[in-house]
Amino acid sequence: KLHEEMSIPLYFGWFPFYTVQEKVKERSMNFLKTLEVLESFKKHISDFSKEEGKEVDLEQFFKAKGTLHCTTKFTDYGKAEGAKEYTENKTVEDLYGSVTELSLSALFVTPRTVGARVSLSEDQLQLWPEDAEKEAEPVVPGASTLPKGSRAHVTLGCADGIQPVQTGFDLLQILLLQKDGKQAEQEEIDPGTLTYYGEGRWYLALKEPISAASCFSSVYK
Ligand code: ACK
Repeated sequence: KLHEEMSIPLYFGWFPFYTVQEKVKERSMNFLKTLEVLESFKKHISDFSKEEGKEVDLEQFFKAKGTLHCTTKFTDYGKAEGAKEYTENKTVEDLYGSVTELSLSALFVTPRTVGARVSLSEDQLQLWPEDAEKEAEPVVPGASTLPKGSRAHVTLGCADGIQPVQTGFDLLQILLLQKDGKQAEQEEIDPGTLTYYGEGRWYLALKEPISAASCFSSVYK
C-alpha cells in the first residue's frame, strides 16, 4: 500500500531539453522586453500598476518557477482525482521516457502569469487527460466547451503570490474570449500578431511556432 502511494508522482508532463529551455527562456525575455516598450502596452499600463504614470519592468514583475515543462496531469502523489488511473494508463506507461517535439504556438501575458501556449499533436493528445479543461470550470466558466488540449501550456513566470496553476486558467480565459470573437486591439509585431483582450491580457500568436524537443516524464519532489 505504502509503495503504491509513493509511486504516484506530483505531476506528469513534457520536459524540454536543457538547451531548449534556454531558448524558450530567451524568447520569453525578448517578448517581455518588446511588450513593455510598446505604446499600446503603455496605454494600458494601469492593468499592471495602480501608480499613476509608473513604468513596469516585466522581467522583474514575473518570477521564474523552476524547470520549464508542460504539465499533462497533476497527480499530487495520488491525492488528485484520477491520479491512479492516469499513472496506470497503458499509453502513459508506454510513452514514459519518450521524446517528442512540442509546438509552442503563442506567448501570453496577464497581470498574474506569463506563459507559452502548447498546440498538441494528435499523438500528444493521447497523453492529455479527458477532463483537464472541465476541471478548470470552477475558475474559468465555459472552459469545458473548448477543444481538448486547450489548457496545454508552459508556465514562464508568475507575479508575486501567484501559483503556476494559474497560467492554464489564464490561457483558457483568453481562448474563450477568442472563441466568442470579442472585439480586441490587434497589431503586427516582428514575431507575430499581438492581441489585447482587456484587463492586462496580451496574446502573441507566433508566425513561427517555437519547436521544443521534450521528454515525457514526471516529478516527485
Ligand atoms: O505551470 P503548471 O502547469 O501549474 O505546472 C505546475 C505543476 O502542476 C506543479 O505544481 C501544475 N498544477 C498545480 N496544481 C494543479 C492543479 N490542481 N491542476 C492542474 N495543474 C496543476 C502547476
